[in-house]
Amino acid sequence: EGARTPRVALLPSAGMGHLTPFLRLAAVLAARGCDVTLITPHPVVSAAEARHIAAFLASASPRVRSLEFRLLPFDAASATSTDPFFLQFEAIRRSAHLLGPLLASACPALSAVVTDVSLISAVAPVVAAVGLPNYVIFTSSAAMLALCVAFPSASASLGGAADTFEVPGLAALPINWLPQPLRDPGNLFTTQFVENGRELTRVDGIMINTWDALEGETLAALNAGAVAHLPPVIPVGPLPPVKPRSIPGIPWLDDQPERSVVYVSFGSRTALSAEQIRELGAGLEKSGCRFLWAAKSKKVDKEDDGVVLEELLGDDGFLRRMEGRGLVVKDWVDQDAVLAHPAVGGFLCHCGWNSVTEAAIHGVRVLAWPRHGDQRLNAWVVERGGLGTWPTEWSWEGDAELVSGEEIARRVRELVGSPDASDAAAPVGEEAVRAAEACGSSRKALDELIEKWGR
Ligand code: BUP
Repeated sequence: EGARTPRVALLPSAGMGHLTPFLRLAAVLAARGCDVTLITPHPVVSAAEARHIAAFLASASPRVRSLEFRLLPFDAASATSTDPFFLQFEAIRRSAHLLGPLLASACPALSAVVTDVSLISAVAPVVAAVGLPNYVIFTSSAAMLALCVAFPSASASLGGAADTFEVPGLAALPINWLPQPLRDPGNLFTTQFVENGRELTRVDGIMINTWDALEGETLAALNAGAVAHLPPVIPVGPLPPVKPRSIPGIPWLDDQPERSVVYVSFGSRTALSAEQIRELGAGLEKSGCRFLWAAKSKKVDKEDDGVVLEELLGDDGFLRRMEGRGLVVKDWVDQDAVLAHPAVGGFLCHCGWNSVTEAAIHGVRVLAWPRHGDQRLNAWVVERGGLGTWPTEWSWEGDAELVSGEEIARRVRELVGSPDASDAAAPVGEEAVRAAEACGSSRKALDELIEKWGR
């Protein structure tokens, strides 16, 4: 009695890794009776973002509407990063003041604003000025959240000789697990990370696409005051993938034996070097296993358009030799559908957080090969949570060492070479599904929040 329809504005930042949880949350909130305004920063960096926003809005519930947020021009030349996605975070942050009138003029009035963590220190003051409750989606693991909130006060210790970094709620992490730019205090990413980490102690709540059965210890530590003044950390995952987007299926998978195929992908914004791509190809060939490989050589998808697969893989007949046993694709695949396919038995994965949650939902075992950013911490969560294995010695972006084809072949055989191996992640999958079901831990947490917004 007396409950109002909660009206929530969602503000994502840049890149598919950040957009994805926002679209999923928008769909879940609409299904739970909320009115949702999806604020879409314009222009976007990748073609994938533009396509997914358009397709999502075209098929979304009438409860979801969009509001285009035109960004001011931003001169990237003076910025201390060249990563196009970090530059876009900055462009959005610098336009944040324009959001004030948009949020204030919403009619009927909004109940809350949910902002991507990468924008929060710039957006929170604007939301506060309008007098609205301020929530964050943290777009990675709870482990990464623990690092993010600990970093501002502890980063000074990075300059010293220690090779570990103390994170309350997680214990000591090897320094080389931290996102690479954090070693450089002058990097744009580091500046944003520190400011956002501080702001997290001032927001009303932090929503995160994880769940108790996967990261219960870390969540409990964060919610028990491991970091002073942290607001409630609210696990709402795994957020279910939004379907269907008219992406063609992969009929080849239908002809493969159950759980025989390793799916290989490094996400939407990770490029491998030409040498490592060849070595990976050699490894997949030597493994003798079936594979589906989503290959890319550029950070931003638009730049991949002119790249020819044969050139990427070395023109030595690899594709011809693999015909029937392996499929290499350059275009966007419906990864969730791939992971749901009975032929897929393992995932050689960069450990972008969305990918980890999708592997978990489908109980697909992961062979972790983190490349940059939050991915090493996420890989640690994968191994600790029983979802897969992480050969910690495998190189990441910027390390000189190539991982050899021999080594890759051996690990891939371990991953999909036997039915027992691919069964190992099934319990993680069952728990993931349970968390999001009625009465599940994440569903309860989300319902409580929605109820609060409706008061
Ligand atoms: Br590539 C690709 N199809 O072909 P992550 C990605 N995806 O569905 P990332 C496809 O994009 P960050 C493709 O399922 C996941 O939902 C995938 O997000 C989907 O990694 C999303 O896994 C990618 O978080 O982002 O893109 O590296 O670095 O921000 O984590």
